[in-house]
Amino acid sequence: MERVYIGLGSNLADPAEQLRNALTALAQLDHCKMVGVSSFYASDSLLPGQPRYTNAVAALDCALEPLTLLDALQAIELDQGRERHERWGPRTLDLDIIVFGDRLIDEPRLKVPHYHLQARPFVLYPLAELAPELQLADGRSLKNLLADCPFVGLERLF
Ligand code: PH2
Ligand code: MG
Ligand code: MG
Repeated sequence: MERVYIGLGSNLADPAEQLRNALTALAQLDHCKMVGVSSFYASDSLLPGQPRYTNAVAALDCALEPLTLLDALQAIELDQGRERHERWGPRTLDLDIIVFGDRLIDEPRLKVPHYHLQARPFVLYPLAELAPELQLADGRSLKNLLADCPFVGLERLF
């Protein structure tokens, strides 16, 4: 089993409900055990003109290979009505693998740790609730990333 952190995001069709449904689906994944869920946070979209996002992070202990887990996450996204149009468009559900054990993954379909992590308070702060001492596989510590990423524009919901 490897400890995996998954970022959840939604900015369409009742985002908090989308996240709750996604957490139910994650908890039912075969060969995985959900071991933690952060608070939910609201923030403006990185792209102007889109609805606000709700984000959270979940921790799983996972015996799947990363690309198999990615397939399962994309199936959950599709199940919850995700349509892929433009990159970074609004979405009912986005499930991103943020960290996968201590692996560095650089494949066309999957980069881990998640790119631009350091600039995304809506990923770093919920992740810190679950793993304040986390060291990333590329040597960076979550504490250092947080120090350079102020809690600006984030609203902790519940
Ligand atoms: N995801 C994006 C683009 N912008 N903004 C917020 N606040 N939260 C997100 O999850 C997010 C975003 C594309 O993945
Ligand atoms: Mg994303
Ligand atoms: Mg994604």
